[in-house]
Amino acid sequence: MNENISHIRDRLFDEMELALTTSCVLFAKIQPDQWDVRPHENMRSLSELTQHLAIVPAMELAILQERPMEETRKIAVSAVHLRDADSLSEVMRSGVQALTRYMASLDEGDFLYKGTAPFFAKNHPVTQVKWLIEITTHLYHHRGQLYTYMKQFGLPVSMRDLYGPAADSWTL
Ligand code: NI
Repeated sequence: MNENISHIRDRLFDEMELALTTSCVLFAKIQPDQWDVRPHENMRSLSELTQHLAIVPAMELAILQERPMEETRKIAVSAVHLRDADSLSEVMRSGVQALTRYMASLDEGDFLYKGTAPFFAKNHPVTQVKWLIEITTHLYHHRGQLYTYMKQFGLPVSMRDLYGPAADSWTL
């Protein structure tokens, strides 16, 4: 693989890794009696939101690898009992590792141009690099939601929790 392409790929991995590590920091701040709270009756509870966020990497990997709907659904359901930070973090970490391993195994042509289609949109293939970008934005979408939930429920979160170790050296 051209080293400029692998450089960009690795920066995308960094961004997904930051979504993982900062989400785990947020999970660890949730109090045991807060898993069932929800900001509004038609919104996910805190446990439903964190379960979804944690399972997204593994679930999306199955979708982009064109696994059938039943298999993808089984992966999603496997997270619904999780109600503690360690288990959520472990599931999310292993999903990110599997996704990273898969993306790193592709040669340049497949990474940039090979299209795979989800079971729910079989006529709309998406390239592997676009999957990687989309999955990362999906993670950040739900991390942002989680941050807002936690603020609303009075948990001690701040913007610094979202930037990772880089924020420790800031002089702001
Ligand atoms: Ni989602």
